Amino acid sequence: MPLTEGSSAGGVRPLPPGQQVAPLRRFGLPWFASRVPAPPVAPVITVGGMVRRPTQVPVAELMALGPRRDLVADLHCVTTWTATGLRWGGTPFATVHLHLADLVHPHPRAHWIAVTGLDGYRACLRLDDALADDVLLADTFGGAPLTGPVGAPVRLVAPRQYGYKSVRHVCAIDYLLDHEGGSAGWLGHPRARVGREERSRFLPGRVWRPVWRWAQPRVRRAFHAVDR
Ligand SMILES: Nc1nc2c(c(=O)[nH]1)N[C@H]1C(S)=C(S)[C@@H](COP(=O)(O)O)O[C@H]1N2
Ligand SMILES: [Mo]
Repeated sequence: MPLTEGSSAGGVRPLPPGQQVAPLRRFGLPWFASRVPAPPVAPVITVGGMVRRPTQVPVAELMALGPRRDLVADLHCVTTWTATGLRWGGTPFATVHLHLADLVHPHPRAHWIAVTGLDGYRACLRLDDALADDVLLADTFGGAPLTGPVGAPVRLVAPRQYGYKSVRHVCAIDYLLDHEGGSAGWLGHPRARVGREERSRFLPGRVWRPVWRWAQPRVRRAFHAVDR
């Protein structure tokens, strides 16, 4: 299996402006902290939205599409922490999309996808961002099957987007004509490109930086209270 680097070439990826290194710990919107989904025995992904034939696809079918891909990437959260050198394995999202498009026939102008997790968390990505070659539907982390806290049964990994687009416990994918806010609502940026510091909407990323940095320990406490 080829092992490729995620967001930038070479061994070392420079930290984007405003980010500080931290270990990967369960994190997210505080009101999802207490929602810890039980991993399903036979997981499926429900595919719908603006499609001709909505359906359900077993996760195992998507993971068997091949070729699988391993990649090492960093995860950048808007609240200014970055977990570095994460090794993910799974099916490239572009492969998943081609397979799903065959099954469901999305509307030709469905240029957005909403991805939902078993905890109800939802994030919307522009389809062409999700089709970048480093976006995976991942079922392994560090060479072993994804554990619950890391996002079992499968997780979206979109290294060029801020972490809130990398939905854990994926259970639904909807094709959409327009962006929708998802769980982050108006705080979320439609594209959330780390390279452009699109942390949130309306204001430049460097203006959001101190706001989100202030929020980080408060959010950490909410998750720590559940996970400790
Ligand atoms: N299902 C689900 N996925 C989620 C979240 C969540 O609360 N639920 N939080 C998001 C946010 S804001 C971030 S920064 C990353 C954090 O990844 P981690 O929990 O593995 O640290 O997960 C993202 N994916
Ligand atoms: Mo985040």
